Amino acid sequence: MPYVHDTLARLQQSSPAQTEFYQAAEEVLECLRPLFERSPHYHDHNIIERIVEPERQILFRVSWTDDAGKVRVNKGYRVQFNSALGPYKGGLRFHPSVTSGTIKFLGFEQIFKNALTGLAIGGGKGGSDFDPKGKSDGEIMRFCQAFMSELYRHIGPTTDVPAGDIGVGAREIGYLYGQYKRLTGRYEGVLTGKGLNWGGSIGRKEATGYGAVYFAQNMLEARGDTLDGKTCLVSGAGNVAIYTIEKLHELGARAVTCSDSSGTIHDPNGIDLALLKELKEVKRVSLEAYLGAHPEAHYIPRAAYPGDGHAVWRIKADAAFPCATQNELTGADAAALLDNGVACISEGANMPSTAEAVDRFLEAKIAYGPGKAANAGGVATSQLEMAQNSSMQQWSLDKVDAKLKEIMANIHQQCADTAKEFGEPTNLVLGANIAGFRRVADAMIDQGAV
Ligand code: NDP
Ligand code: 2IT
Repeated sequence: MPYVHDTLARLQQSSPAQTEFYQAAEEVLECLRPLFERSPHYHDHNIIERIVEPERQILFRVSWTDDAGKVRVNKGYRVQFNSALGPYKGGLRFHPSVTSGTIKFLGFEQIFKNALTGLAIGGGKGGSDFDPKGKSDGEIMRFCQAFMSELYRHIGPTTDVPAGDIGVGAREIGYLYGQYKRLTGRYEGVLTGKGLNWGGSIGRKEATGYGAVYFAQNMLEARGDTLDGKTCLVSGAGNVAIYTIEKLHELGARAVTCSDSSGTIHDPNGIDLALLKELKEVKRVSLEAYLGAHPEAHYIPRAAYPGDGHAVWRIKADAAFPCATQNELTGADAAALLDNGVACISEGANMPSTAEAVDRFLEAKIAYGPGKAANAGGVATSQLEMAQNSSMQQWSLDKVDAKLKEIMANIHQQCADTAKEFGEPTNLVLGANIAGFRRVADAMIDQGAV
């Protein structure tokens, strides 16, 4: 079936620089081969050509004023990729590395991730090349207000509901929400990840990290193992990494690393979570400051590791949780992890492993949970926030956490069952892509050629 090659060639011809999007699309399309052999009707409806094309892409100028009174300009994006299953849903990323290809890859992944949750949410993503690092609170607020001054006309609680991602947390969601309300006069569930006393859901902040750990638990349980006593590597030091570490510690595992763009901390006694929260959630400083309270820990600056890969994956452990960014784990890193005996990988980040790394994990048949399955707990809990907003309720932590656990277990079961159905029981990449695709494609067929 030449459709994978033909589709990628067509996409590359129209926008040759979107390499991250091709990486994500190639993985999904390759996994669909056995499904298309069994179910040729997906071809008859030309689902492939339709699903790789966003329904709508919005690109806009964001002009804002810095503290010195100078007007600054950034690019703003929102890709409304697929609404077959519900309103567009997905985060906003503010990071200088953001391009249209980054947002498109994230939006594409989001379609299948959201489908796997079983909830009524379509796929979308947005963001900006704005760099929040070193900006004052006032600058962040003015940027968020300028960003929302265009975005507000494209979103709504039943059309498109953005949330956080890299560089967008509770503070930014607050400023974005305030501006949306000022412009529309409506107090409604148009963003998720809101503050707990103004419409947010208890447990949303923790959900992605907790969910990635629940997913690891599910994978290990299926192999007769548990997380208890396991030494774990975590990358990143943001929202997802922090709550991954919290849940690992709660379940009797020990997270010994975390990292940011400046370097990696290795604390063999286990990461001091209260300190990490203080450094990253309150002070917003580099991880090197961890050494101030823990001189016995090791700090490996990013610059000291210039080769192929990242220091965090070279430390001996039992399990690994990539929670920073895309392509942060290379083929050489994967080889090092496998050599060191790591037998469980659960991805909190989106597409953190390169294609070569994924191949190595699949070949080794270890418990490998790809991001679109393992990190779906965040967006699933966002949908729980939407449900609470529309029914004017606030649920307890017990209720949200029980639902999160159930959703993660269902996602794991669907991926495992589908992998088995297609003859590769340990391949959760295949399972996730086919199960997610089938749900979206079937809805697209039911809804006709739109
Ligand atoms: P945060 O901004 O809270 O944290 C990101 C962390 O990763 C920071 O420690 C940051 O370091 C590091 N990082 C980011 N970009 C780079 C880079 N290019 N090189 C090195 N380090 C980098 O983001 P989140 O924790 O929310 O997101 C982390 C990952 O999880 C992303 O892939 C995101 O798409 C994914 N995700 C997030 C969800 C959520 O609910 N927030 C849901 C599902 C997936 P520094 O501070 O130095 O920049
Ligand atoms: O990648 C993701 O799933 C997110 N950043 C969360 C999206 C959401 O709408 O909560």
